[in-house]
Amino acid sequence: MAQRTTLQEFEAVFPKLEEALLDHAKSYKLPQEQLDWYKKSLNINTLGGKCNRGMSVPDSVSLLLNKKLDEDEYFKAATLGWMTELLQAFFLVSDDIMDSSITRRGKPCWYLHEGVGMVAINDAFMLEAAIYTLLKKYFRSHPAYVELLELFHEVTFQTELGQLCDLLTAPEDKVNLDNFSMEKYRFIVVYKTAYYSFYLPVALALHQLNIGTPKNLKQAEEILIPMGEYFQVQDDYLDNFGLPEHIGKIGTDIMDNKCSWLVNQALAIATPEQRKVLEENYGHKDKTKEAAVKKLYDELQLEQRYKDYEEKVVGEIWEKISALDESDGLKKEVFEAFLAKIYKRSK
Ligand code: DMA
Ligand code: MG
Ligand code: MG
Ligand code: MG
Repeated sequence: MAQRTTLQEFEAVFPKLEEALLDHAKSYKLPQEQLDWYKKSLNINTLGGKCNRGMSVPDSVSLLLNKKLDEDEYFKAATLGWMTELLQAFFLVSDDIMDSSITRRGKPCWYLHEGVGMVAINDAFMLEAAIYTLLKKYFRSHPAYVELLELFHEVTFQTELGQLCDLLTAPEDKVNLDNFSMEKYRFIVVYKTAYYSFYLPVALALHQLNIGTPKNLKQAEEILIPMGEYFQVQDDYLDNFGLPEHIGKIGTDIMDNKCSWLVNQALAIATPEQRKVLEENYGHKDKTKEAAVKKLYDELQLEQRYKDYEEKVVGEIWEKISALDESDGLKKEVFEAFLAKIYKRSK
C-alpha cells in the first residue's frame, strides 16, 4: 500500500541537504559571514511553504511502487522534491522583485528584508545552483542522471519563457487591454507555472524509478499541463478574491497590469461602459484605481464565473485521468492525488 508523506517527514530531510550545500560552499573557503548569509537565504526562501510540489515526488514514487518507501527510497524522492522546492524558491525570489510584491508566505519578500535589496538577485542564482550541487552529490551514479539534469534545465527554461511573456504583456503604466487574450494567457500560464509545478515532480518520480520513457512522460504531460493551467487560474483568482492571511501574499495583479485570468474574463463580458472602467483604472500603482477594478469584478460576478470554470475544468481533467493507459507503469492515482491536493484550494 502506498503511503502519503507528511510535511513533517518531508521537512525532516531538509537539514541534511542544507548541510551538504553549506559543506559544498565551505569547500571553496567561503568566509563565515557569507556562509551565514547563504544559510539564511536557504532557510527563509526554501522553507515555510506548503511544499505541494516537493511532497508530490515521494507521494508519486510511493504510488507508482504501490508501497511505503524504505529509508533510501524516501530520502532520494524527498531530495528530488526539495530540488523542486529550490527551483520554486529561485523563481519566487526573482518573481517578487519583478512583480513589486510585498509579502510572501506571510513574511516580507526576501528582497525587502533589512539589508538584502538587490543582493536577492544573486541569492536567487545561488538557490538555482543548489539544485545541481544536490543532483551531483546524490544522483551522479543514477542511471537517469543525464535525464534528470536535462529535465531541470528544460523546465527552468520553459518557466523563464512564461515569465518573459508574463512580464512583456504587463508593461508598467502602459495599459493596452487589446494586448490581453485567452490565447496569450494560456501560453503564459502553461510555461510559467504548469511545467515546473506539475510536470516536473511527476517526471522526477518516473526518472527516479527508471520508467521515464518518452511514452510515459508524454502521457503525464498531457494530464499535468491542463492541471497546472487550472492551478494558475486559481492563483489569479486568489490574487483578488483570496484572503492575504490565507494565501500569505498580497495580490498585485491589477496594479501590475497582469494578463490575469480575471481581467480576460472581465473583457469577455464587459459592456462598453465597463470596459471603459477597466481602461481608466487597470494597471496603475494607485489603490483607488485598484478598488474601482475590484468593484467591477464584483459587478461582473467573476467569483461565480470562476466557480463554474472550476467545476468544468476539473471534470475534464478527471476524464483525462480515467482514460489513462497504465500499461507502461503509470498510475491514475498519481494524478488523482495531485488533483485532490489543489481542488477548491483557498491558499
Ligand atoms: C507565478 O506567477 C509564476 C512563477 C514562476 C513564480 P505569479 O507572479 O502569479 O506568482 P505569485 O502570485 O505567487 O507571485
Ligand atoms: Mg508574482
Ligand atoms: Mg509573476
Ligand atoms: Mg499570482
